[in-house]
This record gives sequence, structure tokens and C-alpha cells, in this order.
Amino acid sequence: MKCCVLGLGYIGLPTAALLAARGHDVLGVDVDPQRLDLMVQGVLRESGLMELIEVGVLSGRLRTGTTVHEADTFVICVPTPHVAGRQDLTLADVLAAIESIAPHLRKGNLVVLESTVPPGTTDDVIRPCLDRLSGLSCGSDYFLAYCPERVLPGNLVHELAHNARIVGGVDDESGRRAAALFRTIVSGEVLVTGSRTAEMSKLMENTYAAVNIALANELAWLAEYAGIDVREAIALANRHPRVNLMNPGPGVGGHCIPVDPWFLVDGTPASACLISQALRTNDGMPGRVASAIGDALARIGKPISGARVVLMGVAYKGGVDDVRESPALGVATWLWESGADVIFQDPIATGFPHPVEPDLLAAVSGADALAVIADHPQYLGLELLLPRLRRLMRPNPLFVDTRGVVKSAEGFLFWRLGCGFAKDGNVVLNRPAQPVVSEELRKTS
Ligand code: SAJ
Repeated sequence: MKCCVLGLGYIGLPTAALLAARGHDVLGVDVDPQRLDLMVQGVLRESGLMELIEVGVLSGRLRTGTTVHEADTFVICVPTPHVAGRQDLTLADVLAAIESIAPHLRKGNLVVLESTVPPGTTDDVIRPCLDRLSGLSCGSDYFLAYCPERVLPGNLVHELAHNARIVGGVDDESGRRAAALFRTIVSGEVLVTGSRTAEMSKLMENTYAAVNIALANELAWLAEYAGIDVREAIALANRHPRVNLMNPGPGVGGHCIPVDPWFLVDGTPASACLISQALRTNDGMPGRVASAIGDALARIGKPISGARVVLMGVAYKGGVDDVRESPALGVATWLWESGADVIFQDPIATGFPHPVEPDLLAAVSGADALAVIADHPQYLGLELLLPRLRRLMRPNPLFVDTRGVVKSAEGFLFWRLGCGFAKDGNVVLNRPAQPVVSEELRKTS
């Protein structure tokens, strides 16, 4: 089958390569020729991706370009950045893609939208737009479906090929044709539904994660006040057969979980209070971590102003080089406001807007505090390296762990998110316990 994939980013490029590897004749299109070169040369570091691209290019089945050509199937993978209350801006790239497809659309063609969109977009916005621009009729002349991606950055190629896929047709025939396409490239189940349900399911998946992480973040503060290690408590609670709590962290980054739930909140804000609050809780985490760093420094007699703080891991999570919505930047912004000197350290991150030191030993030289923000695999065994790092730092140093990477930090004042303070292995200086029952409730009970 001849496929044209529009948007060669994090999803479009691997999708184009997988289609080609499964025997389709693929043209990958991106409006930015520079980006096209970078992507194909391997700027996207995902295990197995370069091999997949090579197979496609060498076989002649994967070609790239900046303009759309005729095809049997068009797959749209362009970005949909959330811009509050401005659907026109959110959908600008999708609508531009539709405009570029319309002159090439022929009877029998299939159009698949993969970009994350508010519920109803495929049927209410894309379908009438494509009908008008092409002069064809959806459901009889051509077919249209919404098929969200659900891959995990860091394990993208494997998940693209093996995860179950939701296929949402705007009508039965569209669903059937899109399902047939995905059955040629994925080994996971292909679940067919309507386009609105598919759009909603995609948003629900990432909203579930956002709310679950917000709960873990809130539990982290409660555990600290109670003098409990939240990660141990979560691990135990998760042994319940129907509990699946996620982990607290210094903030929620990436291009999906902090963004996608807004597509639901925006439509009906008054009915989405829980989701809005969860997003606010997660967005507040970098500030809370920064203030914990300031508080901890004060306890060892070091004013935050002028303190040298090393933030380890500027990627949005461990094991990826992606820095989009990086919690480290949020933590740094708060620290800068208090006059701290921030050093960024990361072994793999690319595209961070400030200088980043890849070498940990060089980064910690003369520092007052060291804070783990992303749990890169390169930090495994960090505990053993800490004595060496301490000798390079100023006297009386602080170690902050927001990801549960180390168990102890001898010779440091040690603060763990969701646990509290420890010095030389002993829990000390816990925050003042908050009343479990508020004064008001106490009076009424
Ligand atoms: N995070 C936590 N605690 C956790 C898990 C994650 O604080 O327990 C943080 C991470 O550190 C990171 C952010 O959340 O900053 C997101 O990381 P992630 O690994 O949970 O998710 P992404 O953004 O890399 O990929 C997500 C995945 N969705 C879910 O886990 C529900 C992926 O499956 C989706 O396909 C992808 O978004 C997407 O494209 O929508």
C-alpha cells in the first residue's frame, strides 16, 4: 500500500519507518527540511529506530520529502500544542496537513489522524474541512479515522509495534479500513470504535496518569509530615490486587501528561475540577522542591542566595534525552529567584536552553548542594560515588533526592522527597508535623 506520513517527529518518523519495514511504500513528509535531515540522521535516540529507518531506506520503501504526493493512505502525526481557549492555534498544524492532503485525495483513500485532539475534532472539524477542500464525500468517496498513538518515549519502537491500538472510525467502513492498516504493522490487539470515543480514550489515558501522579505527589508531602518513606508505603499499598499508585517526583514533564488533560479541562472547566487540581498539584512540584532545597540549606547555615546548587538530570524523566517541560527548569527558575547559582548536569539530554555539564565530577566541584531531578540509568550506583563527590564539594553539603535513587548519603544533610531529612543515616530534623485533623474539625467533633 502507498502511505504518506505527515509530520516526521517523535511519532511520525517511527510510524513511517515501521510502515516501510512491514512492506508499505512510504513517503514521509515534513514541512521543515532541516528538521527532516536531523530526524533521519538520528537526532531521535530511540532503541531500534535507526535500524528500522535503515531497513526502509535501503529497501527503497522509505522516502522523505517536503511535499505531499498521491497515496492510498495519509497518516497525520503533526503536533497539537495546547493553547488555552484557542482551538485554532492547537489545530493549526493539523488543518495545514489537511489542506496539503486535499488536492491529492482520491476515491477509496483513507486518512488517519494520530495527533492528540479534543473529543469530536475528527468528526466535527476534520471531516467537513476535508469534504469541502477535496470536493469528495467522507464515508463513500474516502474514509477517515482517529487512531491515537500510546507509546512510551524511551521504549518507543517496541511499543509502536506491540501495543494494542485504538482505531476510531467516523463511520463503520472507515473503522474497518483503518483497522486493516494497523493490523499490518502492530502485533497488539486492534480495538475498533468510533472516532469520538477514541479521542476521549487517548485523553483519559494521560489524564489517569496525571491524576495518579498528583495523588502520589500529595501523599509524598503527607508521608513526610508523618515521618514515613512514601515510596516504601506505595510499594506496600500496590501489593493490594487493585491498587496501582504511581510515584511522586519533582514535576511532570514530557509532551503528553502535563498537556493532554487540558484538552478535557478546557471544554468543560466547571466539570473538571479534580483534573484541574491534579494539574495544579503537579505544576506546583518544582516550586515545592526548590523551597525544600532552600529550607534544607538554611538548616545547615547556608543562605540560598549565592549557594551553588547542582541539578542532576535536565531531561523530563530518566533514560530519555528529551527536555520538553523539564521539571529541572522549573526548579531552577525558583532557585534563581532566590539568588542561587544553578549548575545543570545531565549525561544524555539534548536541546536544553542552558549550558549542561555531562560530567558529574566536573559539575559538583565547589557546590553546596546536589539534587537528583531525573533518574537516569547513569545514576545507578550513585550512592557509592557520593563520598568522592562530597570531597569535591564545599564543606557541610546537602544531597536532595526527588526520585528515590539512593537510600543514604553519608556526610551529607540528606533530604528525600516523600520522606524528609536524614543525616549520616539517621532521620533528623523532620518538618513540624501538620495537624491531621484541622482545628475547625476538632471543634465540631
Ligand atoms: N512521572 C512521575 N511519576 C510516575 C511516572 C511518571 O512523576 O510515577 C513523571 C515523569 O518523571 C515524567 C512525566 O511524569 O516527568 C511523564 O513520564 P511518563 O514516563 O509517565 O510518560 P511519558 O510522557 O514519557 O509518556 C506518556 C505515556 N503515558 C502513560 O504512561 C499513561 C505513554 O504511554 C503515552 O503514549 C505518551 O505519554 C503519549 O504520547 O501520550
